[in-house]
Amino acid sequence: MADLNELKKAAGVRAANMIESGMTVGLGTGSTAAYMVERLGERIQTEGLKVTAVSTSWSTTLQCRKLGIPLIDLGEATHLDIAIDGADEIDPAKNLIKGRGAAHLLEKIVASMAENYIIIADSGKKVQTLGEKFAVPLEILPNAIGSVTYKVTKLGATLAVRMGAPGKDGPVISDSGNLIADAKFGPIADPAKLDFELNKIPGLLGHGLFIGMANKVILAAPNGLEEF
Ligand code: ABF
Repeated sequence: MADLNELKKAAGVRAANMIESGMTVGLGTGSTAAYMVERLGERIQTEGLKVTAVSTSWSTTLQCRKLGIPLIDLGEATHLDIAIDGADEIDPAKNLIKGRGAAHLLEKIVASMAENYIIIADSGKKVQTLGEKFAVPLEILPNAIGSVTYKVTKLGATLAVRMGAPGKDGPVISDSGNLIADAKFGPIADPAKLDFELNKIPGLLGHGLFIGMANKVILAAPNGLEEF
């Protein structure tokens, strides 16, 4: 029985093998994306693959530097040939909840720039309805925490500011310097409508609903890879 990390690695390797020389590539964040980045580094070393990459987080940036993957600043890129990232929940329509890694603001920018947006995950991430398991992560301008909390609560969520690791007091601060909060809506009947409503809230800089953005999902299950 393949263990969870072997499943994540299989999905990451499959996606990394889709990258071609000359591409500009968006590199996601999280443990599954880390396997993809590792395979990309290997291909650059062994095949002489030539790519230009942008990163979605400091953790991925540090991994790229260690592996010799050439990075440009996200702001220098105008569009991407391909972007590959993980997710927390994936529904049958390829809509996603992302953001447990607190990187969803930059991840959504990268997703929006990509010609081909590939999601990689173990099969445990698949749900029938978004919101079944996880809250929707939010990235909030610190000065807007009160107004955003009020508005998101009115949309039906219970909201909690994400705090640092146990023993480390203070809230989680994103790579862009904002607060992260988790909005628990429960099962979301109409994720596109909620996406639309959240996008209207001033000071809510980003959220983890990625609706209609993924072109392909590569799911790794014990009996093999499923792509849809
Ligand atoms: C990042 O990876 C986040 O948006 C998402 O929450 C996370 C999934 O991490 P993992 O692959 O470690 O489960 O893209």
